[in-house]
Amino acid sequence: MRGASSLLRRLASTSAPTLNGYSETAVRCLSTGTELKSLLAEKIPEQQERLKALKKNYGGKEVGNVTAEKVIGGMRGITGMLWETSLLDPDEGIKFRGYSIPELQKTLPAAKEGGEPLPEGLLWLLLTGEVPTKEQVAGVTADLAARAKLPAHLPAVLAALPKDTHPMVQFSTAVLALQPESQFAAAYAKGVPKTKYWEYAYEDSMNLIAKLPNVAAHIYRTTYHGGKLIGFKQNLDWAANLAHMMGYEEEEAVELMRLYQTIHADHEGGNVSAHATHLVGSALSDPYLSFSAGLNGLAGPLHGLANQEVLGWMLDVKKQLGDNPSKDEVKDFVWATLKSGKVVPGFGHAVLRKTDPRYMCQREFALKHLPDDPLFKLVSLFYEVVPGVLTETGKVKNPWPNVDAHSGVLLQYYGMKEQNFYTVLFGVSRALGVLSQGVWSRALGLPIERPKSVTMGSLEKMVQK
Ligand code: HAX
Repeated sequence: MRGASSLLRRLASTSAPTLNGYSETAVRCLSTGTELKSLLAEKIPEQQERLKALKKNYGGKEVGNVTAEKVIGGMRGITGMLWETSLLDPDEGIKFRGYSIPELQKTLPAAKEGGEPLPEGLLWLLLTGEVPTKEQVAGVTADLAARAKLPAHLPAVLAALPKDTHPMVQFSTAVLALQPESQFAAAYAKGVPKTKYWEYAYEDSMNLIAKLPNVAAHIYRTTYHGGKLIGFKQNLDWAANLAHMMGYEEEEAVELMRLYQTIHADHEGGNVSAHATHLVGSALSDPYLSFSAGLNGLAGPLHGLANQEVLGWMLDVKKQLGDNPSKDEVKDFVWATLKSGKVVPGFGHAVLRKTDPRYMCQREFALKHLPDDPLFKLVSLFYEVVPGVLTETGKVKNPWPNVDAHSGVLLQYYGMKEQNFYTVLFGVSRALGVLSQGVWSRALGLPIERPKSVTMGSLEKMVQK
């Protein structure tokens, strides 16, 4: 693996002032920043050249067709964006820099032998495309810990909101309240050259990612535990600190948090939270402004809020049908949900056409740690019944469960029963993917987004030509 340490060695081995051909930026990062930033500085020029060549040599090639149906149907399936950190295959599911979830579980460093990967390792992979060593992951943990402190005004901003404000609104507000610290916005105002944008996007992104566990735990403890805050621990990893500050110390709950924070991180660029972050960032709004926009999209019931909706819906099933409903009773309940005009939360997907691997790895976690939990049994029953019913409707393109069908069951088992909080946990994880891509978007100089919209009248004219 070519890492920053090798770059350091190569730089050290020369006394020539040419710096071995490395850019000034790379060298500055080595002296002032982290190993991760240095590795990025090393990688960015080759990717910039790659994009330049792609545009120059193939800029005129068509890569898809746009039908009227796609224009009307939420731009479904239109190829229209670069997203380097992950790619979604309809059948195989998400691949982070080429690694599937089972591959990540085998490849990324874990806190203990055979344990769940540390999300800091995924952050390294998303940013650089390289699998980090255990030491490099420890370096990221330390770097994030050094950036984790919240500004003094933040608790007051959150306290000013009405008591029953949804946790996602609190979360998005808190991210905006951190924006005065934006180094990107300050640097832009001073007129730094475009070539340096990524460095400030990186600093903002790392600061934001570092503070999110603190922010989330603050919201959780003030909303549900009478404001009794639990302090950050310097010796814990990023996800373990989140679990600890929320009040969960049990090793299995901590492992779940590491798994949860890893699998929700990225799902290529077209989903609402990723696309919203990307779109707003394309106007050179800083990472705080753009990530807050992404969170507002994640808070929608057809997207991230589905994890809250699933648990509520399951509890309704339990309340009405008891602990051990039959398949037929569940089937009737699913039909009743559909007939009342609602969607079945946790099922279906705009891109996936098989069971979501993020669902499967949570199912495996449940089979290992909570096989006899009544709600897990219920979620398993849904897995048997719901796809058949959705298929019978004749219109649902993917009847299989998605990531949100399972997460609430696991969280409630370890005591996190406050379902309105679940999407906040999703949002903390999502930062890893969308902010990593944001760094690359600035590094590659991706332009402001501006797709074309049409009126129904102009579309009619276009199709009748
Ligand atoms: N329950 C009921 N109806 C559903 C359905 C579900 N789970 N999934 C799809 N449909 C319906 C759609 O509403 C649509 O109906 P109309 O034609 O009447 O409008 C029809 O089936 C075709 O939809 P589709 O092409 O299969 O799916 P879309 O790409 O339009 O939508 C959704 C994808 C995820 C929004 C959809 O499957 C859904 O609403 N699922 C339930 C909510 C959910 O679980 N969301 C989380 C998705 C994963 C995610 O983003 N997590 O954060």
